[in-house]
Amino acid sequence: MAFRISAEVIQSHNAKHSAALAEDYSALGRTLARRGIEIEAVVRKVISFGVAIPTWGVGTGGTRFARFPGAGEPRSIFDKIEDCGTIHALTRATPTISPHFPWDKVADVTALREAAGAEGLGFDAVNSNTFQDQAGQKLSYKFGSLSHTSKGVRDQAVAHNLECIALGQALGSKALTVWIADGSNFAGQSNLSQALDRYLEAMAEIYAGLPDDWQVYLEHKLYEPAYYSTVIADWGTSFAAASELGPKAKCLVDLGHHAPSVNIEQIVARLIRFRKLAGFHFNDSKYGDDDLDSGSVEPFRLFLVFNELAEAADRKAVGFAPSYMIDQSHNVTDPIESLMQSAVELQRAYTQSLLVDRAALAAAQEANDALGAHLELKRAFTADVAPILAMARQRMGGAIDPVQCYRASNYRNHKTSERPVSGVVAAGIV
Ligand code: RM4
Ligand code: MN
Ligand code: MN
Repeated sequence: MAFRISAEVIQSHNAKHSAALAEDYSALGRTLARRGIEIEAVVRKVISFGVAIPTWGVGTGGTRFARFPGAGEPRSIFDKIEDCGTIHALTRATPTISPHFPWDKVADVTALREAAGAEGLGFDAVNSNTFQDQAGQKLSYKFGSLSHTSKGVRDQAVAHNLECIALGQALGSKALTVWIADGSNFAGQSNLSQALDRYLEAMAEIYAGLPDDWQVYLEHKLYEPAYYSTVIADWGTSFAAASELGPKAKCLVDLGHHAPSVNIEQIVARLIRFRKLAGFHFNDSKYGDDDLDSGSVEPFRLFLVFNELAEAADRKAVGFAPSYMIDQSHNVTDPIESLMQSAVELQRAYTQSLLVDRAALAAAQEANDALGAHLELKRAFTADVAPILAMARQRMGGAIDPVQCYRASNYRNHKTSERPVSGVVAAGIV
């Protein structure tokens, strides 16, 4: 019998913290009431907030220099689903998973769907992988996939994406995320115009294979593994490609995929305006695509992104329904702890964004009161909303302090004996 963190264990953890939480919660409720905010309404919104866990995130990641695997790592997609179930049981904020193919491919897709269902998990967007060669693969992606100079390679990459759609349909997913590693490492290596033409042609074939109620998310990335140019380098290229493809194509914003200092919240506002915001791959970064834990370096920037989302939701922006996914590499932490904390940080930014007084902000903006407008945002950002998050978790049966409850349960030690190292380790991003 596989070890699980039972509801009783979570309840007895909560019993130790619930009196203090009740006190903090009512104090915060009074503070917010003075600002005209009903705390219960905020809790209800937090309860309905969910972010997808990437299946590749529960394995220890690494860099191109090394990977330092932890004990009790998931060995298969089924182990990964178990870990994702644990994250959701404790945080109640991660009701879906985002699988990556062929990493997560199994012969029996129904078994996958059932395993997730047993953990109370559904499927968010499916991700294709044409950035690696797989064992037994006929043609290589060394020089690209959807934009490759060879039609044979492009066809193979298109066929893989169509297969991902079929797998996703069997899982109950409604979107395909396409990130390609295509690009060049030398000036002159690639014809920049033709590479994009070939990509668009290949993407049109994938687009044609989308079921009616599906969408395709185009993910841009400015560098790595190509270091001179990438085919879908920025949101501008992504937006132009999505516009040419049609209404089912939208732009996915991975927070780490921009040059340092780029104003991501403004990109988000633009994409919302043009009804092209697909959603997010959340993470944080300092220098580049660092894939650091969400909210760990620049929580204010994360808040500013959520502020744009809250503003759009508030005015019921047409076509606004972004998907929220995490995409991080956990190299030095227990991935489960990192993912739980990241989900909490995302909830925190979301909650803070709900506290912005939209009317006061708009009035300050109209009056060109620069500092007054800024202070409206700062008031919301500096509010300690932890009691709201903990209350939402407790009401949903999650843990008041997910990391503490997880550590006390010894989950990782149990998994270490249940998952003996077999030589096969389903790694995170490497
Ligand atoms: C890429 C990109 C994709 C993810 C891979 C593993 O940098 O962020 O979303 O699928 O990493
Ligand atoms: Mn990503
Ligand atoms: Mn990335």
